[in-house]
Amino acid sequence: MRDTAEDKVVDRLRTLSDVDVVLAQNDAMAWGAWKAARDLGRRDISFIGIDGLPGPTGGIELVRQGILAATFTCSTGGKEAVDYARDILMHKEGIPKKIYLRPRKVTKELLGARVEGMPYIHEAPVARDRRIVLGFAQVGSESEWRVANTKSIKSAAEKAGIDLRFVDGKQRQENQIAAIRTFIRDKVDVIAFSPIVESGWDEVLREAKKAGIPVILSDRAVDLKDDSLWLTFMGSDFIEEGRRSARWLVEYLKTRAPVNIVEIQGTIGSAPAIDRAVGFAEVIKDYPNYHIIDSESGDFFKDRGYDVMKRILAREPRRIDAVFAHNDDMALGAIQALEEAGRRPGKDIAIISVDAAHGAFKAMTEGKLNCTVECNPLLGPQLMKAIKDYMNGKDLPIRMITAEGVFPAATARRDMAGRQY
Ligand code: GZL
Repeated sequence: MRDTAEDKVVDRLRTLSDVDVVLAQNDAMAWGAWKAARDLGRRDISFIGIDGLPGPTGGIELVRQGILAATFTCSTGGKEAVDYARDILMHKEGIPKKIYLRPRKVTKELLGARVEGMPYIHEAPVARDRRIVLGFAQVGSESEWRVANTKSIKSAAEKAGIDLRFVDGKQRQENQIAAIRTFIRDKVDVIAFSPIVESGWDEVLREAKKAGIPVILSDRAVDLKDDSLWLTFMGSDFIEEGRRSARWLVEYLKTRAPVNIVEIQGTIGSAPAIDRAVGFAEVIKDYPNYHIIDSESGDFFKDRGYDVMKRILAREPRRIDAVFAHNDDMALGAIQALEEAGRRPGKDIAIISVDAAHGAFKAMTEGKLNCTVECNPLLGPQLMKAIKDYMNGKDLPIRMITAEGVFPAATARRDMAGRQY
């Protein structure tokens, strides 16, 4: 509340002399703080708010008057809620489970022009006298998940009447970058890709932005400070997948005895590998008897998961109680290595992995895998809907999260019926 903030800041400023900036968690409180400082003759402080609402007392006006140095829009979501409600009632495909609306920085200089910080805002729908052309640069074909993802993209493009230029990056970033450059040269309408790793995309994405071609991140994210270089991200919350994996393991083992865990990580530097490790570690840090005793990347390939497990079995003298694999394919490779070593995966050693691909369900029905955390590869419909919404002048959310579940072995036979991958 503005007045509450004003009263509190008056008290604080009497004792605090070296304040440079006040950040308030909404514009009303920032305004209250500004009033307090003004009444105390403190003109050396900058004020930053959040909400960025229009109207005579909204944050945008406060920036325009110089009361706030900046504010950040926090969209109310009303328009999006009605739009998605209508899409759901019309049984449209590709409705995300969760969306994050794009926050925008509002400063005096930004108010004057449509510049950097406010990309992809439409004045009017893009006129269309031909089919939309989409360039898609895929990671490769390293796993069941990836094969299902590619199939979903291709079938959804065909169903949506979108011309798809599909390039398989064959597990190499340079191939994806080259493909994006070709899409730019050929002036496609939209570029989408699944970045094999988080870094190394700045230059080519600046080239796409300079060419005025929007870029959608599908499945994996990039680590870029400048979020004006991509239109939206759609995919999973990998950190949550890591948390779910750890929560399931703790719930399944129900023990206070030491639990020695081997982690088989995905592609080094990739968003899913980084974030799944973060999420898993975040949960087990609250259980001091759980320890990751060894960790190595299997690059999301089954055969490399096998190799990693073989190496760890050879070098690790301690008992292994659980294996956390960042995808099902590597878990299946590890299961094979454990069986060859005379161990009983799924019985003596708990095996938990991510994706919920068909192979995992088969292994669970055979009693070799204990749980798989879903990572939904069927992003095609969501991608095509986002492209059509964008082309029809809609302002897309900055992030769209897909719906996902957790599938334990106990219900695998029932759950696998009717799954698409
Ligand atoms: C996750 C995806 C990962 C899968 C792996 O969204 O990028 O890549 O978990 C795949 O199976 O190889």
